[in-house]
Amino acid sequence: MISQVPTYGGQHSDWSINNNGRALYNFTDLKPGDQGGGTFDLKVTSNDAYVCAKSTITGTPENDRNYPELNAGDVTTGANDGELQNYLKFATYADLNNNGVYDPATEPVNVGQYISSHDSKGITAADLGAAGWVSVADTTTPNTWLTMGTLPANQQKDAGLLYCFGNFTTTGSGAGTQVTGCDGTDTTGLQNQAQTDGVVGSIQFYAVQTRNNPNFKCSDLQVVKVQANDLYPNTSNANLASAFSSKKWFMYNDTSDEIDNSLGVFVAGPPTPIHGTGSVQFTLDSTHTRKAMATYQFSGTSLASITQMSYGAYSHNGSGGAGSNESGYLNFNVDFTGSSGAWQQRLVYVPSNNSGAPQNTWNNNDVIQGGAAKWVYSGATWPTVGGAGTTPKTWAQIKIDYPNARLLPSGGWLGVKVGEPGPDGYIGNVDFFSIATGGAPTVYDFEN
Ligand SMILES: [Ca+2]
Ligand SMILES: [Ca+2]
Ligand SMILES: [Ca+2]
Ligand SMILES: [Ca+2]
Repeated sequence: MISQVPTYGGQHSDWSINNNGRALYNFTDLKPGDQGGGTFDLKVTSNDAYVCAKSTITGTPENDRNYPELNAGDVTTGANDGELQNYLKFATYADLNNNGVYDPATEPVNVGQYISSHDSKGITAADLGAAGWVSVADTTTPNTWLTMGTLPANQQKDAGLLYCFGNFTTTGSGAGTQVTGCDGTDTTGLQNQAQTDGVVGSIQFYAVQTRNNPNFKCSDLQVVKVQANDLYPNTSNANLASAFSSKKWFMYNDTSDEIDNSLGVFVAGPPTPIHGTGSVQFTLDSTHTRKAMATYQFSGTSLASITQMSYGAYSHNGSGGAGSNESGYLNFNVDFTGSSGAWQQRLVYVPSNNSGAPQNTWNNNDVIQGGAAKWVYSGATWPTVGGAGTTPKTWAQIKIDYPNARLLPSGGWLGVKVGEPGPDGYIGNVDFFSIATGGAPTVYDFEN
């Protein structure tokens, strides 16, 4: 896990941390030349990790268009037609002495000099938002943020960020570049277009353990966007086997065992999803009491090969009279033996068996937890070793008891399910599913 404590000073910039450790930013009413900065305090526990970061812009409010904006040629008038993202610039630095401020003589900075097609005047908020996952500590050369290949376990390292409305001023070049200030101009001369504008969004950090993953680069981090038109088509129970070899996702009625993509809707928010800006929302009713985002594409995957697995869920507090620990939960069809294709029920990860499910907020559910995550079995009794299926086993214990266990080789259904069954009227959202089998994780990001 990464804990971040942005300690931002500076002008017209509000920062906060949401419950997923995502840093939310809100730049507003900056004037050319305004500047500031601070650090994100990063720490991983248990295992050395690579660290990546991603900025997601969720709003570019115009606010007002004052005289300087009109004079500079701001012709776009919509509420979200602001221009600040083109003139607000960032530089990253390694806060080597962990004092929360940039020390130019000793601390390496990336003010865009390593990015082809960039000058050394800063990385615009728009460009950073479009860059996807960028390196904080990984095997990318040169290392331009923390300037280290991995983040060692249990050591805090501080990733610094500077911002400037306009161009940074610098001396030196390459690794010897130093930032000296913020001059409030832009090469285009059009910075006044953004005088009253805002930029709203978030910076997310993501850790990938280094074990079994020797050459990882953040640019390898796969985010597969899944939208409504990417789903496997509606399929009746009688024809379900036709979907077994598909790599697609679908909405699944777990009462009638049908693929029915009308069960939920791809929506924006609720704010702030862990990946992207949207999610899938399911609302239960009296006849549709168990709905899931599901896929067969991981059929046959051995449990031993899974090095990371997580999903995002949001539970609407009290909807349908649901309890305070209600949540979407993960389950998959299991073959305990590694050699059978017979139906043997499901393994189930339920947040309330683990650290719970805070309501009205996104929960990033790590279903491995270094082996400590607790799973139950949907059958009456755990096979071979016995014990009630409702008695949880840790992921590590499951791998000890069933060393050859895998997802069912054909029809290895895996899904995040809403409804146990019901309650009628309950609303639950699902944001993403992430899995790694030795290499970098692939994130399937559900987006409207
Ligand atoms: Ca505008
Ligand atoms: Ca420093
Ligand atoms: Ca403007
Ligand atoms: Ca999403």
